[in-house]
Amino acid sequence: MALPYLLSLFLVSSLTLFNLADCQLTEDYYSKTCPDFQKIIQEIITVKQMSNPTTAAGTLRVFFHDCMVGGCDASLLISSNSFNKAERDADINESLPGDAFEVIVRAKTALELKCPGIVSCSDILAEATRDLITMVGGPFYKVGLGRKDSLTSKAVEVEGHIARSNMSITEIIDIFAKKGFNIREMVALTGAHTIGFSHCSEFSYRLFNFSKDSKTDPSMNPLYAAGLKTLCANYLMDKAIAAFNDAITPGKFDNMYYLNLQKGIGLLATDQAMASDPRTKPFVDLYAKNQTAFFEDFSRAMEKTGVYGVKTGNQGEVRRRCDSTNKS
Ligand code: HEM
Ligand SMILES: *[C@@H]1O[C@H](CO)[C@@H](O)[C@H](O)[C@H]1NC(C)=O
Ligand SMILES: *[C@@H]1O[C@H](CO)[C@@H](O)[C@H](O)[C@H]1NC(C)=O
Ligand SMILES: *[C@@H]1O[C@H](CO)[C@@H](O)[C@H](O)[C@H]1NC(C)=O
Ligand SMILES: CC(=O)N[C@H]1CO[C@H](CO)[C@@H](O)[C@@H]1O
Repeated sequence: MALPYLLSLFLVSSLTLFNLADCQLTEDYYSKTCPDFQKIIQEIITVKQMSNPTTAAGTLRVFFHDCMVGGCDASLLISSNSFNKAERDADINESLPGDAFEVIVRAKTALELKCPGIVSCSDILAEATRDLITMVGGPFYKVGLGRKDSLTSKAVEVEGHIARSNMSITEIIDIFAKKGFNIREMVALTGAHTIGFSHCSEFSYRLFNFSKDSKTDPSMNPLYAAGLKTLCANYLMDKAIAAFNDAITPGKFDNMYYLNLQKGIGLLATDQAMASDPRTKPFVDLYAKNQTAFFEDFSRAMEKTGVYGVKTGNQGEVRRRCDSTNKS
């Protein structure tokens, strides 16, 4: 009994390579029905990223949050109405950036003009995310296409699927494990925090009111903490934000995130904890040393994210507008 069970566990956990065909997604899904798909998305995101450099980070976060709640089905793009509080208005989304929603809507509008009713919002989000990551210096990875968009979107379904900055590493490992991601994949994916921003409210307790022995979180680099204290001095009033990756390479997708963690320059408590917890530290150290290893692992984990819970065939629809289902 025990041996075959162990063996099958081993096989499952070593299956890190994903076959896009397994979930009926293909890279050339639109090659006949909308041959300019790639080109149109590329044009829209380039213009948007140049005018709003925070678009890449925002879109990556929106993609990840969408996929982790009920699969990559653009349920997060739906707006609430008087009958329904949608996923994007769950309180955890607080700060999902408007730029990310806007770039997808722009791409959808352009695609509807060229090939009406063909391209799903979830495919646009997946493709735009990859292109934006590549554009800001990150790796290029494969994006399978053919997702259908969800028929519903519910704020109440968000809780428990998205990690919080005040969770313990054990809780976070558990959230990722429930989605089929191992610790290595989790550490690689969280390297997404190499770009983008966080509101001071997410980490202010680490600066001002950490514990009765120490006002400031002792795992935080003191110079870094001093800078953040100035930045966040009035955060309740001005809703200040801080770059994840300090001033060195804030907009560039690279492995600086992990190098910073090793120096106590981690913005969220969860970021910093990854550099000390014995389960995650080996991967932080690996990625800090070797950007190629980070890019390879991040790419595989993003491919895996992109096929999580996708809907095909009659499980969903191609929305006409990304912010509402076709029925409403
Ligand atoms: C380890 C678990 C994680 C936690 C606790 C976490 C938490 C957070 C928090 C609190 C913010 C700041 C939100 C704000 O104040 O505006 C944030 C931003 C961000 N997160 Fe995560 N995150 C995690 C993992 C991930 C993963 C796996 C990805 C993507 C693959 C990701 C992508 C991003 C991006 C790109 C931003 C910046 C967004 C922007 O600048 O608009 N995060 N995250
Ligand atoms: C974490 O933060 C959330 C939102 O601010 C809060 O509702 C929750 O109680 C906090 N959890 C812990 C363990 O502090
Ligand atoms: C600081 O933390 C203590 C204990 O957690 C709490 O009672 C107090 O209200 C906090 N003060 C501020 C300014 O947040
Ligand atoms: C970095 O990682 C890549 C990919 O895993 C590997 O091929 C390469 O040998 C590593 N480089 C070093 C210097 O360890
Ligand atoms: C971008 C976005 O839709 N943000 C919403 C997140 O949820 C809050 C609280 O419900 C809304 O006020 C935001 O508009």
